[in-house]
Amino acid sequence: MMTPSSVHGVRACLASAVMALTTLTAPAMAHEYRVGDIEVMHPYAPPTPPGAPMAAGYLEIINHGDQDERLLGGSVTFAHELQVHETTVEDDVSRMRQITDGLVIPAGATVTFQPMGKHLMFVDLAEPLVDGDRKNATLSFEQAGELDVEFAIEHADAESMDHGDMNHKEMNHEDMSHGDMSEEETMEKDSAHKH
Ligand SMILES: [Cu+2]
Repeated sequence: MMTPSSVHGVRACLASAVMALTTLTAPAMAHEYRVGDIEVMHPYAPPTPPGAPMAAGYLEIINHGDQDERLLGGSVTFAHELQVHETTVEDDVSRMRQITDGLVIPAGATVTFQPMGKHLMFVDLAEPLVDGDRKNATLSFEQAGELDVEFAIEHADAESMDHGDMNHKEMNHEDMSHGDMSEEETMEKDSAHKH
């Protein structure tokens, strides 16, 4: 998708906000799912090159309830494992860590998964993710239960905008071996690594 047509672009790049707003009338590619008090907005994953061992997935989770919820994980058919990850940047070093005890979605809150932040990690890909495809996934919540969603395979809106760091996100994790990701481990990557 080469045109910014969803709200992700507004968040992704302030400079592009005006442009994104002017295109909101374009047919929206956004899709959403709901189970109980949990709403999942626009799950998507950027395409991967052939042979990539893993891929990142992004979405937005809204907790409409008055109790905290937890995203425990989930599963997909196109990869061995679905993990919940968080990237933090300290002193120009980006560290990725697996959240193994469930990610809290606070009551009434929206948690956004995005490049350089929280993301889902599809580990041990069985096949490349191809632009334009849809891929099934099941997300597992502590209270609301299981939710089947489809990940749209598409570039992050930020990537389709001209603000200088295209491709970085696309190269997510290509250089990582999933064997490095044990439960307690943090990974240090150079500042150019973005996912
Ligand atoms: Cu990751």
